[in-house]
Amino acid sequence: MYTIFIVGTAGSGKSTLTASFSDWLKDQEQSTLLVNLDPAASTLPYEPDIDVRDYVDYERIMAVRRLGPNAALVASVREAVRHVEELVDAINSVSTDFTIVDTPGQLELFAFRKEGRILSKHIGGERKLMFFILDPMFSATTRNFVASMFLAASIYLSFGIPMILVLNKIDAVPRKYVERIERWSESLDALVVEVENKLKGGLMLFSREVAQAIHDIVSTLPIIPVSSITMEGFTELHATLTRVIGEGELELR
Ligand SMILES: Nc1nc2c(ncn2[C@@H]2O[C@H](COP(=O)(O)OP(=O)(O)O)[C@@H](O)[C@H]2O)c(=O)[nH]1
Ligand SMILES: [Mg+2]
Repeated sequence: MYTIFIVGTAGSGKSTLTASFSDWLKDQEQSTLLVNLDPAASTLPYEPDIDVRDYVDYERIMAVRRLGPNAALVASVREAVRHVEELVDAINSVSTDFTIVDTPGQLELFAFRKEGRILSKHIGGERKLMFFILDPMFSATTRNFVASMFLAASIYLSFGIPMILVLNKIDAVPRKYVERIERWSESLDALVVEVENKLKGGLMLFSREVAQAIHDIVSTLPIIPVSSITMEGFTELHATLTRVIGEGELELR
């Protein structure tokens, strides 16, 4: 059994990928268990098998504790951790080929709080990995690409579990954006040339430092272009995830 945590910035397509990758896996005769960890999800493009909203009432927390939407989200994720054993029991009671865990809309709630690490530690067994979703619309400029890779590296270091960079929404951008991002992620030289050409002054120097510092990490992470709408790239995504887990690659612990 594989467990995949889907992580990315708000709107990057986590929930859509959860739904469509599960549909794709089912077409390959693989069974899936879908876990929603977003307490504030109002609608989801899939029917979760395990749902944090059954354990945590975001609206009620907001009303009763008189919290704003963000504080209520933080409180809800904290509350979810109190139910981690029940969540894990519910997940483990089902035998499946793939467990796909959709994480809260706002990346930082899961990625930069201890609750995210507690949940990712307890959910799933040996074969777990993370898909970090990139939006090619954002990542196709030099400085945003460097910033995205910095974010990916920091999440990878924070969780220490194998990570695949999933470049989503490729149906919605020109092909040259995708090729550019692939080129930069494969070659530090290409990225440094780009940084030197496109940026100036302190921003150029700082971006170059960052690019050089994180390149050794990022270049080990596979980057797979996909579309969660057309399912393009899912064959490669599946092959990459089984290879990464099979070879025990990219494990930091
Ligand atoms: N064109 C296109 N749109 C996508 C794709 N994946 C997600 N979206 C759209 O992006 C928006 C945000 O997606 P959602 O899954 O809710 O993002 P989340 O906040 O990360 O869970 C929705 O309008 C999706 O339809 C994709 O591969 N291609
Ligand atoms: Mg979502």
